[in-house]
Amino acid sequence: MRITDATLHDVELPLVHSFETSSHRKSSLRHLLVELTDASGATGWGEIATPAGPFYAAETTSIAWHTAAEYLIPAVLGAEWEHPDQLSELFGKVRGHWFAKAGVEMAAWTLFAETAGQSLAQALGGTRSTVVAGVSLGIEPSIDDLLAQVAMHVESGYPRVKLKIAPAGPGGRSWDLEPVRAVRSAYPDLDVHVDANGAYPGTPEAFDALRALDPYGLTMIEQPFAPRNLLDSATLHAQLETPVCLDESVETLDDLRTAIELKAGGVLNIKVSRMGGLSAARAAHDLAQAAGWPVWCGGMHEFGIGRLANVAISSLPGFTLPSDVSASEKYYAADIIDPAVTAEAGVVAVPGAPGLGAQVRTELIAEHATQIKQFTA
Ligand code: OSB
Ligand code: MG
Repeated sequence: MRITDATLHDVELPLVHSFETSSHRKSSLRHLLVELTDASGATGWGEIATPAGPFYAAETTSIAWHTAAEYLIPAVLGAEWEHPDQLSELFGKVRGHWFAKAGVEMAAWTLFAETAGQSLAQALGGTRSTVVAGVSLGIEPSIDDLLAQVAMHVESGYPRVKLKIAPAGPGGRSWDLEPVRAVRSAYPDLDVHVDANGAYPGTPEAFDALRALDPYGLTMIEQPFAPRNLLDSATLHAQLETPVCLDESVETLDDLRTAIELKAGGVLNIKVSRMGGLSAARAAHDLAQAAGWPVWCGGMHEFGIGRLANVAISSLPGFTLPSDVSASEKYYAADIIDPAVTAEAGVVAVPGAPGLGAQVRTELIAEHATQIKQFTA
């Protein structure tokens, strides 16, 4: 295959409900959409879902625009390739920048699947026709607000709820034991887990705060410590009944090999974006499965394109825990794909149509685009 044309779209969509994590709060999201066209005129779409600011990872939307426009798109334009697994080779010596790479690679995958007459899930080797979705709930102004969010999502059928937690900060109270206790007492049997986004330092006080969550039957504690702090993660994982799940710590397969060797956790959140694309996400799935680590697919509040890629990867057999692939409507009043992703009693259907599995709403993208750049081989 040969990519002859590419377009980069910088698109901002308002969020239905603003979202707060241990690092910051946001009410709209700006993602970059990558459109690749091959010599036959077929088109594939991908999404660069990096948050706007450098708080989850070092990338920002502006940096991803620069990386994609100056390095990644020029590297694929005009190049010959047979399979999207080769894109990472085309990216050559570009280090890091996983979100930007993931968006360009995803466009190559959707183009590849479409051209092969396969759904993205089929092309990836997916084995399920539906995937179970969980929801990720941000830090709310009060426990009552949080309980209202949990109630709304449990009533719409989501079987798993993840709560963002944060340690006490300068002048601020912690948001960990109190929300966990409240949700557990209102929902004794609900599948609940927590995600700290790396906010706990490796201090005795932080260990105490995390250990205090152990009696609440949480499915996992996601990313308690800073991304590179695998040693404290291994210590905590050994001390608690509740397994540690890694998110930010695992950007590459080498990171995953190290984490497995150190027993720095027992569960892996696989994000297509964080790992630089679907090929790496699939390889991480294979490695985790061989090591006996259950995996699930994490999200970055993707628009429909990235969301469908998450649904497709979640159809692989090792994704045995609910994934963050909730319906588009949880985030966006109007999504950029038609049909939008929907969940029925917490279950999302894996599209069977060739390629991405939905139409891309180019008129809506144009309406919300703040920058567009075209490239030709
Ligand atoms: O750590 O999983 C995370 C969103 C932004 C940054 C980090 C994370 C998240 C989520 C979103 O939890 C989950 C979703 O897309 O539903
Ligand atoms: Mg996370």
